[in-house]
Amino acid sequence: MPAAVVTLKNTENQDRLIIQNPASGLSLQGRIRVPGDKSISHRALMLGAIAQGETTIQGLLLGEDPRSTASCFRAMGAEISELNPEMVRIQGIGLGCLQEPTSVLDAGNSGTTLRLMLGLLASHPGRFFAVTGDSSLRSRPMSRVVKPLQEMGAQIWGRQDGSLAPLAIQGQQLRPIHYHSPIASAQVKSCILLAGLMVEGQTTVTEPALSRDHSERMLRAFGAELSIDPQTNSVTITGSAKLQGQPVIVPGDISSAAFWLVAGAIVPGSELCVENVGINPTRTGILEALERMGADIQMENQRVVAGEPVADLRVRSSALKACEIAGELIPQLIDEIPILAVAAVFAQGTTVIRDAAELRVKESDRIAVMASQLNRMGAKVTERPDGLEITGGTPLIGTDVDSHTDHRIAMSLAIAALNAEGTTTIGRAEAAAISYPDFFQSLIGIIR
Ligand code: SPQ
Repeated sequence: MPAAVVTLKNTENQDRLIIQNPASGLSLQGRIRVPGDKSISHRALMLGAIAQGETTIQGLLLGEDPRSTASCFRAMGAEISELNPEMVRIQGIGLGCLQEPTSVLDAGNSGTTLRLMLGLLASHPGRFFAVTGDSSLRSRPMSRVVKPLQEMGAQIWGRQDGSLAPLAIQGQQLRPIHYHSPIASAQVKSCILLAGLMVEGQTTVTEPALSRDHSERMLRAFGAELSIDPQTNSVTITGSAKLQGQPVIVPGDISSAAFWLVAGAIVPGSELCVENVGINPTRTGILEALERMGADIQMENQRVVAGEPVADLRVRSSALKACEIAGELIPQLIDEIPILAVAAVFAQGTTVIRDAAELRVKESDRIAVMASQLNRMGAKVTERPDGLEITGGTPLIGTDVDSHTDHRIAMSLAIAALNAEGTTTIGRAEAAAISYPDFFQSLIGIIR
């Protein structure tokens, strides 16, 4: 079968990805190793920086987001070796010892860097910090972490009553609280737990549904005292703990694997094996959703690596059917909804995604952008305030689309283009480097 032609063109520092489909179709074959988990990479860098002694990290994601985290913590005194996936070494500076940086800390495009770091900065008495990010991050809501930190006694200033970066933080001795978060958010939960590390007494976070639990797992591994009540989705941290540097092995990112799982499912005649994927149960909603849609995915070689469950995932193309995705499943697949929308375009029937209003405040408004870009290609997608309605079965036609500088949108549109007739051009495709720098090379490698 003739392969598609995939070309990357760079003009004025923006990449355009051009996918030209052969009239007789293509298939995807091969094995892919996805890069390290982004959430775990951030946490390993941060805990390594504030622990005592040496932390080693194998499998760190070399995307732009973890690079932002590393540069912020270097600016506050942590010795972090050159970043590479084989081995990163961190000489931690100890809890409460972050130095006052001489310049503004820049979190780039990364919500995780900014929100988690705020918990640590707010709890460093007597030190002053200023934080910012790129234009996308400066428009994302920070009040979700600023408000509970202020309840703990934090002093934080910023535009719109401290809800938008740039933010200024005067570190304080904080007090413990029990925070009932109105949203299921790992960033909110982690920010408060990190602040709680430096507080006398017990700090508790309760969330309405369980969000990813990488912070809880890693804090425990580094020696923090943590208790978890699964009945109420509550986590309690006891302050003034000592953290000890650890060896961390980062599994492959299931959010990156999701692109290949959907690609393998929707492109006829395909078979892909995605190796070394983290299958932490708080992240596997994508597998449940694809199973409901009739995808043929098998888990092979299941094992536990440094406290996180890992497997190889084999996908073969199959006919997909629509399904409903809502409720407690949403936090378990929140970052995979753009690529799930692509799967729904090729499924029989109408897929309804509800309870996902959070998507409107990610790197872009992922509800509006996915609806507009897929509709440009001829799909039938309707926006809902809290999700999407997608009627599958209409063939896609290649055209010009745009990532809106959102990494997950860039990669989702590239997968949609594999099943579109003719030529699709994806503007600002370089956004993929936030979480998956080699995405396009991997794509080229599996097209047959
Ligand atoms: O870090 P950032 O920019 O917020 O990245 C995203 C992503 O798509 O990569 C969200 F846009 O992932 C978040 C995720 O949505 C990463 C994350 C974490 O590591 O704790 C948690 C989720 O966000 P939230 O707001 O639900 O806590």
